[in-house]
Amino acid sequence: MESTRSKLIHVLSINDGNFISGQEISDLLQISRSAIWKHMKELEKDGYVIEAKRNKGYRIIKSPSKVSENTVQWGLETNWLGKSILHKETINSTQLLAHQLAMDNAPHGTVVIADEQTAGKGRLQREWYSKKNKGIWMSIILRPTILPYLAPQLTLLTATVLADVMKKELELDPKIKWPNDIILHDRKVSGILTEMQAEQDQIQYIVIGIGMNVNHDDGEIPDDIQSKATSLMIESGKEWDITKLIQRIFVAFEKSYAEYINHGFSIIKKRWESYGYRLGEKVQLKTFQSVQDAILTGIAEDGALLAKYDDGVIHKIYSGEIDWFGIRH
Ligand code: BT5
Repeated sequence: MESTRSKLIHVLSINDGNFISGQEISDLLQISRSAIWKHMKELEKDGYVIEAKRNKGYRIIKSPSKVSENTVQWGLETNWLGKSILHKETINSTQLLAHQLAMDNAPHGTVVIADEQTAGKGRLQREWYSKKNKGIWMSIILRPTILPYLAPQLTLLTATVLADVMKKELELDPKIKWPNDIILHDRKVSGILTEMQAEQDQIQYIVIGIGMNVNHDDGEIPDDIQSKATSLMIESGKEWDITKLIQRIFVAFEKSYAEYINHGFSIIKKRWESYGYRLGEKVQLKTFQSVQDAILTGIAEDGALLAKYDDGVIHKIYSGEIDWFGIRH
């Protein structure tokens, strides 16, 4: 259920800087005047500047730029995504906490966000660097009613959402490198880690981890990934408001998810292919079975990568990766 705090934030944000009386808030939220006061004090701790006037009520004069449950929910126009948020300054990995919450019945759309991860995870036990206050490090809990074998489609959906936000709202030119990397100018800016708890024919929950480098400058990218990683700031020359970016991602995700649930994967597939990195080109493809040259021809209806090997046959690839060194100039 939506918390009183998030309802209060909603009421204040739609009044956008205008006074709203204590009585009105009390009627809308069914809470006492003293409870309102306490909530206002909590918002002030988060960095909100609130004006309280005896005959007029309350208004917000300044919202903080730091990420918190409250700031992300401030003016957030979603129906279910991010209605419940857990924000931590420091955490080992948002994935781990998200799994715990999901096992404790956290609802669909719950999100864990951190300013910093000390043990951020990539796929296959790889490490994900998550520098404090420099990027988006978050995990979304979903409870989709799809068959478990279709879960990879959600990774591809998430990738198209991130690419859409970068293209349509930030005016960048992203590509998606199968299965889960968002690329700007041949360098990785964002990665996705999808983990699932399921029985044979039913998903209990999925945790989608999103890592995005936002405000790193050149010197802040760790040495060992210097040549293959970048940030939105490095690419655009601009600093970005991380809270607003998270909100944009939530809104775009919710829209795309509804399309997917109502109409299936084909719209997402087309969109994904429009961003596909090196589609139609020869790359080196590593799978558990082999390392071979292949031409990437697109993705299949179930989300698998379609790769044409030298034997001319198109193979469906479910797990593997495109070798960076096979494709970099
Ligand atoms: C991924 O793995 O790209 C998935 C990354 C998911 C991170 C999010 S952050 C929130 C949530 N909580 C977590 O603990 N994880 C998720 P993979 O495709 O395996 O790529 C990992 C590789 O990317 C590493 O081996 C490095 O080479 C490179 N890498 C590590 N940190 C990076 C960064 N910040 N930016 C770009 N590349 C990075």
